[in-house]
Amino acid sequence: GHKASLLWFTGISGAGKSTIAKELERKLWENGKQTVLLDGDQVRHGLNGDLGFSAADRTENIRRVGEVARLFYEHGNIVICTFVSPYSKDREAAKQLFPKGDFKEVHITCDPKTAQERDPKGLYKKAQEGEISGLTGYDADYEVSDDPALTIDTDSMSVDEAVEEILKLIGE
Ligand code: GGZ
Repeated sequence: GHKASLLWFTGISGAGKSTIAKELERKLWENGKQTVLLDGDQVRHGLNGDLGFSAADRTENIRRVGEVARLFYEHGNIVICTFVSPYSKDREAAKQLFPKGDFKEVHITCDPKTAQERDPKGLYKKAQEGEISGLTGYDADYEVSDDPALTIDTDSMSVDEAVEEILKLIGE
């Protein structure tokens, strides 16, 4: 088929967005689906290399990525976006770029303590040692949505289970 989808993974660093996205992408490839993955860490090294983590820069980051996602979506891809995207108004603005119901917000969450223990990038350690400030999930806010399409709690759900739930959500 040629059915486009837009999955927007949001949540604090270390919740599991990238891990789930990579496994989801692998499963979709197995089934012959065309996917595009846009990841915060990657996009910030290139396209959005001029942006930092102030509120205004995060808003601009999400605005640009939303527009890029729409381009890929319009070409029939299954687009997976993995961004902390802590502000609900920014996620809402991205959602408005897509036909009603097509933008599926997936909140990937866990206990902040779990994220701090995982600390895949060593960011929480840096925050604790005062080397960085404004880390979402540590000393910067994350605004939870009222009505995400799906909430995945990675304290209680495995990567495979999460992928199954998301595949169901997009009808694959
Ligand atoms: C949040 C930060 C920060 C701060 C660096 N706050 O887990 P990661 O490392 O690989 O993913 C995070 C990434 C966040 O980029 P996003 O573009 O997703 O953020 S946003 O949507 O808020 O614009 C994290 C790393 O960059 N990182 N400093 N202070 N994440």
